[in-house]
Parts: sequence; structure tokens; C-alpha cells
Amino acid sequence: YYVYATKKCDAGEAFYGLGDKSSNLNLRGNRFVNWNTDAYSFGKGQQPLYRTIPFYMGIKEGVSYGIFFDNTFKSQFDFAQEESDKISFWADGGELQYYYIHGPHMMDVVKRYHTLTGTHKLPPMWALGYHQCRWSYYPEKKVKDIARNFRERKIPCDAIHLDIDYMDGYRCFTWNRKYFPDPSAMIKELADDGFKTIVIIDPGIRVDENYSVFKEGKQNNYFCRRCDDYFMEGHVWPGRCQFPDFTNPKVRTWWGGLFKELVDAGVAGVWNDMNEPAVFGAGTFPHDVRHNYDGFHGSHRKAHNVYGMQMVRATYEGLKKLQKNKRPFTITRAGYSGVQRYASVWTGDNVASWEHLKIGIVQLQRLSMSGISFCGTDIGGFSGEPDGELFTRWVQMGVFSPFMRAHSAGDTAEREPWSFGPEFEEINRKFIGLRYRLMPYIYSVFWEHHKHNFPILRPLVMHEQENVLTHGIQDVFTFGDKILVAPVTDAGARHRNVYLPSGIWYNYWTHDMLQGGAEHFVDAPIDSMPIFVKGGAVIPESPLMQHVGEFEVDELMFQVYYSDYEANSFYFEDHDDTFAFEQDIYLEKKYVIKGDESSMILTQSIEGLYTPRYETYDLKIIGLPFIPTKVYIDGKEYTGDLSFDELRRVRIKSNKNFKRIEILA
Ligand code: MIG
Repeated sequence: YYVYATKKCDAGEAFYGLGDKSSNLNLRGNRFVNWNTDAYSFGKGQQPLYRTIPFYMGIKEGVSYGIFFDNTFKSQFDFAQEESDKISFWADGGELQYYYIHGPHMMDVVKRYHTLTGTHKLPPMWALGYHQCRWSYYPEKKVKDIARNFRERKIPCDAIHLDIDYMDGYRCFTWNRKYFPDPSAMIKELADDGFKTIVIIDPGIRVDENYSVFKEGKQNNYFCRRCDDYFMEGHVWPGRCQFPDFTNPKVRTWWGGLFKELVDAGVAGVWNDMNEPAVFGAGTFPHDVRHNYDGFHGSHRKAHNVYGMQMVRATYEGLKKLQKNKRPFTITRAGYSGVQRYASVWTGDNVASWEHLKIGIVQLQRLSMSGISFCGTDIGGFSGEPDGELFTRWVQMGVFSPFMRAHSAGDTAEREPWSFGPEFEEINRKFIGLRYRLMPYIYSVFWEHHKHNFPILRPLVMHEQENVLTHGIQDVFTFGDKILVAPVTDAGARHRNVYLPSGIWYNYWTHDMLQGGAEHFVDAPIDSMPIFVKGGAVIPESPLMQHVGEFEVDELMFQVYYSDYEANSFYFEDHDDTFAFEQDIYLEKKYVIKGDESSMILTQSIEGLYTPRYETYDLKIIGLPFIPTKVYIDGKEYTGDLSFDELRRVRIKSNKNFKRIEILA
């Protein structure tokens, strides 16, 4: 029994979306299957992978549309592979229920898909900092040693992750007291130094009559059963395990409450692994396992692809209750459309190779277009050994991964930003520092995502879908709509080609201006990476900090990029980690730039009720095509120095409430 649909497609039609697939960005000519799978060391084009996002977009004669096939059974999509003029999708059960979303622009389609399935909640700002992870950091002394190294070496970092070895015999919600005799004391010590502690959690619960989580689950009938009523059992890290039925609302509430001790100990975030669900040997559960499915009972065939999302939903909702007014931070490996409401996502067990760096760039853009903007890869590659150059290029790409975390398997050499010698350490410091300099911009882009449904990473096809040249570009993307990045993904490469969409673009490092609508050959030395800022952008910047707790400025800095057309920018600020923004305790500031050959006008409008601590702005105006002689701030002549600095910028200090600044030749 299956359901299917077939549609005609044009010769030039291009296809995008579908979540985490590891093939080329344009899906045309391929067939895909969605069945959440633990895909350790997956290769290019390998499938199925960890997630099921049955949503795709097409571009037909320059016009974009989307189809969301909301079916949780194993589903497949054929994009003109079997027959070049047809696209088909089908599933092994359920209903033929799909949504057609009209564009005409891809951005409209993506935003409407978000309206349907949700966006990420606004994360706490610290979660946007750099995360250091490894399988595993233990004992306690090792964890503290890592933390101390970050601070001594002045490499910014906000979070350290504890992988499965923090648990007692891999029993969820326990601590190995030999390695971690006093978790709260350790977590407090780390917190005092600006580090958040994140712990992993798995769905497999060890069958052990002396283990309270197992006993409670058993007494209350919370574990999954087979068709013959016997328990679903499988081996994972703890040995013989049973698995909570997260599709049951009662089980979710119970699971959420289990985090109490971890939260009381100070744990700030939870990383949900193995929730495809993964089982050693068999791969996953047998089809006949029964699920509550929120009262709409069904077998594992129906529940498999949503199991992981319901697990992380339980985790998220539990943390939300336990942490009171603090925003929860969760990560998940498996998911279904809509998982973004409960978690960030990492792409699973990738490999330390240049090819995987390329695959990761495609996966992140694809996830972002498919609703899952808060995503990242294991920086450096999970398995295998990167050399210093590959690791550094991956850190550079990681600055523009919405979730920025380095992670590595236990059988690899140590993998911290300083592991590859002083030359690479210096570059890694510079780039992780850049992540923090851009933090106010990054945070504002997350707000635009959460509140206004914009994806965070945008492939060039989203900027210029009518230009078929962009349909196949997959190694350049923008973060928000103002910053374009062209990561370097080849060993030894020190230059690369970059197509810039139409408009004016500024080299982030030199401020040189480039005309878009053309391809440019640009420098990419190892200690740099091609980054461009859109003309007309107003980019807020933070002074260098070691963790976001240090973000307390007396003066807010902006880089203001001249343009000869009108352009809008947004800046968002609030309390960083509470829900006060839901009561309008935030500021959303809008900037409009308009320039010509002898003047530039910058306006500001402010919405919201938050009161920042600073009073003034430090504005650096970049790219003026004339020598300024007069500046008026809200009609009053400005008396400060107007000369260009070494990077041809003019600095203007203004009151934070200005409405209009005029710069005249
Ligand atoms: O079977 O917890 O993808 O990030 O380090 C491996 C150990 C289980 C898989 C995750 C990886 C994690 C590892 N886990």
C-alpha cells in the first residue's frame, strides 16, 4: 500500500530543498529516500541520512513554487531521474496530503513553508558563540584544562560539551562519579569563567532493575512494545536497552521532567543523539513496534521519521519548564519537518576531508532553505584526521555556520583550535574572534528568522533565481542578506572565483568595492577568506570578547556601507537569554541608506521597549565616493573630525536615538 503523485517538469527546471541530502544543491536528476538513519561517515550522495524533510522547491521559467508532502512514512522523491519530464513523490503508507506553495520568488516560498512548520525560537545569545566538543572530554580535570586553555590563549568560547562518558555506564541522567565527583561545583566553576556546559542524551534506557529511570519507565508503561506485546529491545551504548515512546504525550512530559537534576546542577543545554532511532546491528526498530502517536496509534512505519523530533520536543519542553524564564538550548541529530521549533541540528558523523567540507556547505544551505536554519557541521570532521589547513578552512566556514561547534571522534588526535601549531592557532583565533565581532549581526539575523520567517543561510539562487547561472552555484552563500561568504574548500588554494549577485559589494577586509552581477577572481590567503558586504548595509559590531557574557558596551559600533541605491538593515537587541522579548522588551532598529555622488543619508527608526546601557554610537562610514565636508545629525551640524582613516572610513559619533544623518560633499 502506498500513495504517490507524478507531475510534469520542464527541461530546465531546477529543484531545491529536502533537508540534509549530501548530493549537489540542485536536486535534479536524482532520486531520494527519507528514512531517518544513523549514517556514520556518510559519503557524497549517500542516503538515507539522519532527517526527513519532505519539502522541495522548483524553479520553472524563472518562477518558484514549493511542495510540502506531509507524510511521515518512508517517502521517496524522483526529480526527473527516471523520466526526464516527470517528478514523482510517494510514500509507503499514509495519505497523499501535500501543500502547494506559490512564489513567485523562492524567498516567498521558504517564508510560507516556515509559516506552516515553524521557525527556531530565538536562541540564547551564548548558543551563537563558539562551542568546543569532543568524544569525550573527561575526567573533570581535562574539561577544566580545555577551558583554561581557551582563556589563556584568548580564543573566545562559550560552551563545552560532554559526550557519553560523563554518564555512569551510559545510563541517561546519571553521572560517572569517578570522573565527575561534584558536577555542580565543576559546572559553576566553568560558568564563573564564562563557559556553559552542555551534555549529551540518548534515547536508549538501560534495562536495569536498580536504575530509577528504567524502573519508572517500566512501571508506567512508557517503553515501546512490539506487535506481540513484548518490549522493543536493542543494544546501544549502555548494553541491553528499552526505548521511551516519545510519540506519547505522557512520556514526553515524564522525559522532560527527568532533566531536573541536570538543570539544578547547572547544565545549560542538551544534545540529543541517536534518535533516528539508532540501534546497534539492526540499525533501527523493527516495523511492527507500536507507537501511541498522540492517540492516533500506529506502527513504527508511521512513527519512525518523527521519533527523534518527538524526543527533542520532550527535551525542549522539559527544559523550558525547568529553566523558568531562560531560553532552552537543544541540539538534535534526527528530525522531521518542523523540528526547528524544538532544536538546532548538526549534520552527524562527517569525515575530516576536503570533500566533506564541500558537502557540509551544501547541507547547511539546503537545511536552511528547508526550515532548519540553526544548523552546523562537526567542524574539522568527526572521523579521520584533518591537517592544520583543512581544520582552519573549516573554522573559517564555521564562522558562518549558524551553529558553530568543533567535534571529533574519540579515536582521533586532539582537536582544539591550538592543536595544529602556533601559525594555525593564530588564524583560528582571528576567525573565532570574527564570529564574536559579528555577534550583534548574527543575533539580529536569528531574530529575522524567528520573527519574520527568513532563512539564515541563502544560496545565490535565492538572490537571483531568474539568472540560470546561479542555479548550480553551491560554494557561495549569504548569511542573512548582507554578508556573502566564499569558503575555500581546496587544499593549497589561495584564490578563488566568486560570483557576486547584482548590486555593490565591499571586500570585508580591504573595503574595496566590487560590482555585482559578475564573477570575480579574488585572493584567499590561508589567514583570510573571501567575505563581502552588500552596499547599503549597516552592520553592528561588537568589540572583541572571550564569551558573550562580556558583551556590555558603552558605545555601540556600526560599519555603514555606502550605496547609490536605497537599502534597509535591521539591528535587534534584548536581554539575550530570557523570554522578556515576548513582552516587547527588545529593540528592533531599522536603518535606511540612500546615497548619490555628493551625499549620503542614513535614517534610523526604533521599535520596542528595551533600554540598552550605552548612550552613543560609533559609526564607521565606508565607501563614500566623495570627500565629506559637512555632516548634520537631526539637523544639527556635527563638529567632529571628518577625515578618512587608513581604510578610507569616516568616523561619526552620534547619540543612539538619532533619526537622520546627512553626509554632504
Ligand atoms: O554511536 O556519543 O553522532 O557526535 O560523539 C556513536 C558518541 C554515538 C554519535 C554522534 C557523535 C557522538 C557519538 N555518537
